[in-house]
Amino acid sequence: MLDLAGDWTLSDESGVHVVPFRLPGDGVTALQAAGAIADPYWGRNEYDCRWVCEQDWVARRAFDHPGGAADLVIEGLDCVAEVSVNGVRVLSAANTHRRWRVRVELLRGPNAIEIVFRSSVREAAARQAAMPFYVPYQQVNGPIPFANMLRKQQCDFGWDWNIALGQFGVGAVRLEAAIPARIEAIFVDQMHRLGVATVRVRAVVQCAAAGPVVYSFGFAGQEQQGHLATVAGENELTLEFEVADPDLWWPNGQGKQSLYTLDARVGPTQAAHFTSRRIGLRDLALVSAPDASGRSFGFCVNGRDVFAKGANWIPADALNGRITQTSVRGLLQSAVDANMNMIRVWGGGRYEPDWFYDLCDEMGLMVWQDFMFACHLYPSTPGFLAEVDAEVRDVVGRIGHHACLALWCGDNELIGALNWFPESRKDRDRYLVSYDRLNRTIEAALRDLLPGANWWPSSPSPGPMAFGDAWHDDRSGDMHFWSVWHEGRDFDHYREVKPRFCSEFGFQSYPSMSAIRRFAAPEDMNISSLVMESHQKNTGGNARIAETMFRYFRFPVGFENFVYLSQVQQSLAIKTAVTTWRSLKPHCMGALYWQLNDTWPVCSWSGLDHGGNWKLLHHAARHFYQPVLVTAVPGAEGIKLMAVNDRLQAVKVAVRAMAVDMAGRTRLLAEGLADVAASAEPLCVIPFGDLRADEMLAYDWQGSDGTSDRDVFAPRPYKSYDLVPSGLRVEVDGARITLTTQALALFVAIEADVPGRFSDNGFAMLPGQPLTLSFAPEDETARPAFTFRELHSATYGPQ
Ligand code: BMA
Repeated sequence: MLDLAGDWTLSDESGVHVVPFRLPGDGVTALQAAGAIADPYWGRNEYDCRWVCEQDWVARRAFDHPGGAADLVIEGLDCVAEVSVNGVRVLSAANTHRRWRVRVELLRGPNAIEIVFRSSVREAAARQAAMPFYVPYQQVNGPIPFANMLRKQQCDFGWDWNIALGQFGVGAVRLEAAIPARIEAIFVDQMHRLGVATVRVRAVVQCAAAGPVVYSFGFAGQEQQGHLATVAGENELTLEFEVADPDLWWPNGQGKQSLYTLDARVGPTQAAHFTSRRIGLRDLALVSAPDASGRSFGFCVNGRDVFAKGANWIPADALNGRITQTSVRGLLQSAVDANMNMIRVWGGGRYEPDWFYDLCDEMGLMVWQDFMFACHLYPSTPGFLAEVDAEVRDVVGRIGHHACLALWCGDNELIGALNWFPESRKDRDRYLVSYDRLNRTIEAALRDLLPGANWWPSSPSPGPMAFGDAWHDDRSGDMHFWSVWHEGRDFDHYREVKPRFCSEFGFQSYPSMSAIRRFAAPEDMNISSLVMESHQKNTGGNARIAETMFRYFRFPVGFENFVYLSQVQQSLAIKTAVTTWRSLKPHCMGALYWQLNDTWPVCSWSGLDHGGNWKLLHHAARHFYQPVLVTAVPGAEGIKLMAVNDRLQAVKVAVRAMAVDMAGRTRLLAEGLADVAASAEPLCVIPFGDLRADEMLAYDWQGSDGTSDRDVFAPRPYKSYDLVPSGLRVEVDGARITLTTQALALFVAIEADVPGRFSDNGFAMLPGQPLTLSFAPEDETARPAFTFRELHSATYGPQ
């Protein structure tokens, strides 16, 4: 193998710019590194960098080779590109989501390789012009038009949280020896019966010529060897392994993540192809069946119904060249640390690299995998569908064996999109048929390769062949519940729906100060400065954040407190939704909020800042996703304290409910105790009249499994309480921070001036209940300075 990544040269069509290009990487990052453009994430530089994607670019490098035939392998080739070797065109490609392998003849000694990247802006426009009829794209998710024409990451042309740079580049490029037989793909079907797992391995073997090919496969201590009679081209080898008493793979929170290794070898010893896969043995079923309410939706793992807790995943950076395994591992670890067990790889980004799914296997993060279509309408021309068919086969063959892979979903929001454009409203038949052709192409290719795959046609969807409004109808399938954010409804509206599985719902905040400082100068630190507005891609988003503060809080004092309060209300919104819906278990069996991470520093729905810092939402998630939880659910009779248990065993949960006034004085109102099986049970009800106007509800609880937590619930908007100074006192002893308070302190939050992680953040405190936290700086030698905030100090003062 000869890795051709490394130092290339990049030049533009006019020859004005000639810069070093480090592969794997993207052109925008290379141009910035060479000083040809400014940092696109800083200030309003984005708009000065747009010209890059309006040009063609050429990448070149030379390499030495002993000569003869080799396979040129390219991954993540973004997007419309022509590859030449020694001046001979060897590949024309237009699909970033596929892997390319072409046989090339090389010279002995120096060789030259060249990749021409066509301007994706021009290509997209040309393809739209050549369509038999106009195929609309969603402008709010595409400041650069017609991403829907190209098989590249759809958010590259901008999204309502993404910078629009139309990036181009390469994920991997290498030469592999031309060998007689190669394993192209491995499909794994698992059949589980009591105490035995049968693993059927289907290997696709590509052969240069017909004839017997020797093979040897090893799995779980068993070896299978033999000769496969082959034809030239594609061949299939099927083997079965039986594993008695399998060590099962479980999602995070349910058990261990045991993984077995499958070793596969084909071909003669001198030129064999060897590959391996890690396989988790588990029986993972999508359970969706008609019932009294409509149609259920949930996941059953190894016979256990598992409530899915998690968030939506978008690409780890707007520019692929900046994504590292280390940073992605950090983001996924943060998901695990917040008690998540599922992420949804959303359809406007990319199928992630193999190592991403390895990490999810290891961490017990189930993956809801969308196919990469989002929010726009798409062509259904034969050429486009053929490209989609090849893409689906490629990706399913690449990642389909992973234990984490829980669901394949046709697309993101394409059914809703049929109603978003004048053209498709006017001629719905045409666009619906076109949609169905695309959707069937995807489903057919998936089922052809993995007949037993968990398939869901679209997200959201009420179910197969149902085209209803899964944004507002909560009876069936998965739901995207956006009324609170996009329609400006209040947080209580989360309590008025009973989703079966909510796969998207979100509320925005400003990024943390540490992220803002990476794109704004002090003079731009104003909530409506042009720089802040350019880092808000959802029209009216900043106004919605401010308007929500008017609804619930007294207005914050100064920019930094505004940023803080935006994160407080975001965490409150999502906590309201998740805790309510968890309390509906098993009617509701999943909540994946929008969105886990950010692609660049921007005002967005994310719980993690760009770079991985935890916003207050992510800290809240660690609490609201904990396996055993007590939550306050207001209803007609009062405030019901509900216990939720996601563990296998029943847990005895004891709760104490107290009234707390602003000075932090408490009085006991009620106690409750219940044996909570794997469901949700009421512990006690506090009539609203039991709380005086100046009191909130404080409660703490303990579970027989050793878990415990406490919280404060405000039955009325926070602005209606006359908070008093909290008298927060802080003692810092190295990494340990001890906090005490003299009065009720709400949403106590700490910020550090260096990157790192707090053990907790954004919590309520009562007098006489000191709290000790820790801070783990990324750089262990750092001496951080801390800033403390809480609701009173942030919102009481001159405006
Ligand atoms: C959704 C997603 C994204 C979008 C988000 C916020 O429905 O699928 O398209 O970024 O809402 O508007």
